[in-house]
Amino acid sequence: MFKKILIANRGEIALRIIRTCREMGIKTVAVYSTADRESLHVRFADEAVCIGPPSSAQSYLEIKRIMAAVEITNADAIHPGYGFLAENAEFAEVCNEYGVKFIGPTPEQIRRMGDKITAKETMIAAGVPVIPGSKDLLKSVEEGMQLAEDMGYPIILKATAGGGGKGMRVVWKAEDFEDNWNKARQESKAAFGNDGIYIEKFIEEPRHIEVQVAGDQFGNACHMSERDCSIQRRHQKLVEESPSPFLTEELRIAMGEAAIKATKFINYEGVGTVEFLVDKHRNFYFMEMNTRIQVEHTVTEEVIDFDLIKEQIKIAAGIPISGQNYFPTMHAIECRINAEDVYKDFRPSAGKITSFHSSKGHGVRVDTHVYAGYMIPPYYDSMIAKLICRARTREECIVKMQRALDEFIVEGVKTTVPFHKQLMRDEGFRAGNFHTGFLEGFDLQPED
Ligand code: MV4
Repeated sequence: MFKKILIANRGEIALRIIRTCREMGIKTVAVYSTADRESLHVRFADEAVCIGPPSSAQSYLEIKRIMAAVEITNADAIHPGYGFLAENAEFAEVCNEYGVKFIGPTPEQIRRMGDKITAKETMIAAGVPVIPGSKDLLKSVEEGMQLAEDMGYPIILKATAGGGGKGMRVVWKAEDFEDNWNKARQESKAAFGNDGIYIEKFIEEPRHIEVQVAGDQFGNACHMSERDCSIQRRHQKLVEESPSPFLTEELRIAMGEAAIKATKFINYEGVGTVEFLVDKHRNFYFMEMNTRIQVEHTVTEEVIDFDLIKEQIKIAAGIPISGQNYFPTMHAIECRINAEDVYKDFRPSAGKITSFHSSKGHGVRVDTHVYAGYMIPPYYDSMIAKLICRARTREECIVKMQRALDEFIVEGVKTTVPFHKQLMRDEGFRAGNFHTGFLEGFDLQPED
């Protein structure tokens, strides 16, 4: 087992990783920017190294500085968390060169899933259902228009370097194709330095349902059930839950098996997520694979009662997984509490948290790095806490979440709490009747 893990991240996920390391008897090294000097991850780690100024590009994203911290502290493994360098194949490669274990998949696996058309091609070979569309990048606007004509509008153009919604354009009719094609190429060239575009049939009103998987160094793989992440706004998830209210037991098994096929086909090493779109007829299609621990891993932990960070560390250390699949025995919902003003288009609300009271009690979990007096730096993302509730049924879970949201007090900055309170009252949400477009028609009411 590793003796000392360096955590190349900040905020709640850095704390989350430190907690598991503590329980496993592994020493921890925090790295931090000067903006995070007062952060809890710095205080709770066994050692801490300042790696630069506030800007991520000069600190949490700066591979050289992180490797310097590894050398100073003699860490034998690196946990990248999510975001920052978590899906950076070059970083995983540099770790290998330094002889420090990257806790995650191999550089080849990260690269293969990072390029979306390659990922899709791989899934076709693995026998996993994919969204109907081009098997390759489009070579010309004419080829694209012909394919669109053949499968019928609406279609969607996607950037192969994209993901998470960047460089995506929906086209409803032939006369709009060329314009969208040009824009999609320009956007993805500007954002990723890659203008490779492919085409798919546009699935209307889909649900975003993802399956948690794990694979070990010996070719074993398992699934750990699904999360429904359909409640999102401009590709930012706000609420996640498990199990999905939309899945039947039969579909859960079928999607789990497809996710395992995907995992085994690439000999995936680590925990990961296979994302699917599920249409209104309950057809499911592979969308992307995330090769990192995700923000919402907590809902899975709650429903299967399992430490996913511990599993990541064990897999990286060469311990085999049991190979059994996990099915939810409870219901869990996570509300992301962001420092944002929901009445001003979810604008970030940085500043000092003057008072903070976390929800508590049976079935309530709060993962957070903030406290009363904490200054939210404006340089990083706006999530300040994850509020997760767990109960035997979805109905009880929603009631518990309402109670927990009423207890959650933050002063000094605006938060997404009012949004979550309204969502938990919403009849469509309560009925489990929602898709990825749900929040487009959601009118925020003034707080009562
Ligand atoms: C789609 C789609 C409909 N049809 N692909 C958005 C993020 C990126 N991962 C892919 N996305 C979508 N791809 C086809 N063929 C709709 C979306 C989509 C979406 C997906 C998941 C969660 C939220 C979304 C919001 C808008 C669009």
